[in-house]
Amino acid sequence: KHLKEKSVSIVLAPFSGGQGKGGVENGPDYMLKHGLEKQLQELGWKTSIKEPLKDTNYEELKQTATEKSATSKTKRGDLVGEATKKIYNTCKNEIGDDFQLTIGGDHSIAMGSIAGLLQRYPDAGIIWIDAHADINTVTTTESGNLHGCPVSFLMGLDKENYPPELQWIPNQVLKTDKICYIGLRDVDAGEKKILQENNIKAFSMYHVDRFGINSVVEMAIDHVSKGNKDCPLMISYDVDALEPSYVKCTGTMVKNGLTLREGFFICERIAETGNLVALDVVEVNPELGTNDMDILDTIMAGCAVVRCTMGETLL
Ligand code: B3U
Ligand code: MN
Ligand code: MN
Repeated sequence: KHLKEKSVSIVLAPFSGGQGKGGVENGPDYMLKHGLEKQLQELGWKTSIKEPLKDTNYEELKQTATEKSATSKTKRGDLVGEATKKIYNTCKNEIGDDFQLTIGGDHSIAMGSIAGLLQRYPDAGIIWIDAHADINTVTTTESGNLHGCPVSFLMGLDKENYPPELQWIPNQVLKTDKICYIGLRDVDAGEKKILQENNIKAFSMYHVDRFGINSVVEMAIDHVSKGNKDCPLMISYDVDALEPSYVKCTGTMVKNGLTLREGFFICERIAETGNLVALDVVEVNPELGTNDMDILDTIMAGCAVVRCTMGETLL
């Protein structure tokens, strides 16, 4: 409906600075080596690859940045700010009418992909699939990891305390009523307060059990679409939403997650609306695997999320 032709820009975001562990920067490489681009072509997509982070080695900078920025409450704000701004500029200026597929990297990269998408589709609805709410502010975060904060930064919460390098985020680019979560089960006390005070729609695993995944997805689409049946939609998909037995290679596993089928169904159902314009797949960390099987499982799950979102399972 929104895309002129079946063409996708694959934005690579090999970045790990939003959290402490190494390895998540290799997510894009592994998914491409697994054949992601060809899989999309087989589904009829014209593909092109964008690499906004190409000329900087953020892994090298991360080593030296750790001590330097230890005084501020959030870690490596300088790196996260610089990397996400590059991703933002690519998503804002270089995607045109393509589908925007961003491959992380840790979830901090969604500050760039979502802010960029919202420049092209200002009233797009965001469906955030995650075990975590990622809505900590500089004030509430306990870990200091910015991958636990992208949603609050996109909403402009606590903006006076942003690290200077993240001030580029357009003011309140994401409205509190244009996002809906599915899969939550590890939400910090400070985050719960933010969700309640701002009336942010969230379906935890309790709601998935209570209503079933079909009703939950329907309610999520309705909530973010605000009565517009043509409302552009984006999925920001953290693979830790899925049950850890299927996805072991991710930085912060939380038990009792979505089954693979539930996780795929979310993508399939949203794809069926014909309104999808963008997807992030984040937190695939091949280095956390202890054997090849675990790594392959996680990569395959990540690639399957992409394919389900891009039409594979619709007849
Ligand atoms: N809420 C915690 C934990 C966390 C958030 N996102 C992930 N973990 N992946 C935090 O660090 O803010
Ligand atoms: Mn998560
Ligand atoms: Mn996340």
